[in-house]
Amino acid sequence: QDHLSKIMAALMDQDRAATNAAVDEALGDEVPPMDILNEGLAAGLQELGVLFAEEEVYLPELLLAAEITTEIMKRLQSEFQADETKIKKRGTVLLATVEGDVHDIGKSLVGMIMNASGYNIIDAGKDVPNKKMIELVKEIHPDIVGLSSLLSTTMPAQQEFIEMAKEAGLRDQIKIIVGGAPVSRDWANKIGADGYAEDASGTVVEADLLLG
Ligand code: B1M
Repeated sequence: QDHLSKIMAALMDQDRAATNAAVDEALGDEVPPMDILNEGLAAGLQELGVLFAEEEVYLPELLLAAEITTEIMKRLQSEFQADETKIKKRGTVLLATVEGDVHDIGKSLVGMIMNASGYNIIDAGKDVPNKKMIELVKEIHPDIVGLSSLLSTTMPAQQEFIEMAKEAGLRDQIKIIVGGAPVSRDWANKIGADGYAEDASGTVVEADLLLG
């Protein structure tokens, strides 16, 4: 069994100790931290999501696996620290998961990778009301606002934010990138977002394009 499938299996068993041990082993063998996150942990969560939809696993199990993932992401964070001496700051990104939605692992991963690529990240957290986001835009003047949504029921909040930004006269001061598992390029176009990305590294590419 290779390192990544070992991590994935341990996470799917919600075994905190075994998952951490498998991550340590992988790091010891110089498996890139990015692969540990994407192909180990995120892949395990994805699979659990499938089992959850099939009612093979239940919410508390999903929650525990998500907790373990979040802990390990914190552990790995230093591996993604931008080298300030080498990287020119590319811009400020205000990031959040929309109101009604507590899924924050993907959003945090996007933040980590963008930070490592030289973006200044202000993470407003999860379940953030659009009213709060508008206040933060006025206060922080970000170049980009990134909105994550993992539920089809919370995707409309992305559209609502764009409308509110227009009403507040802020729309042309920011670029808006939307993402999250149920979100698509079509949806982004439909609601008038500036950008869309499927994953964390895609978000860096998209942001670079938008800021020219
Ligand atoms: Co929830 N959940 N969940 N959940 N959960 C999903 C999303 C679901 C697909 C599972 C399923 O049924 N198969 C389903 C949504 C169905 C739908 O609407 N389409 C679902 C459901 C139904 C629910 C509840 C309603 C369950 C219930 O209560 N009955 C509930 C909702 C709570 C709420 O938000 N109000 C709920 C709760 C939870 C937990 C709290 C237990 C936990 C989240 C814990 C946490 O985040 N701290 C959880 C989890 C873990 C999942 C799954 C299994 C995994 C999500 C994840 O973290 N993936 C998920 C299954 C799935 O997505 N297939 C599921 C790993 C992460 C790295 O990937 O978040 O996709 P992801 O992020 C990616 C990309 O999407 C993208 O880049 C990231 C990195 O590659 N991306 C962006 C994300 N944001 C971006 C922003 C960008 C750009 C790219 O620009 C700004």
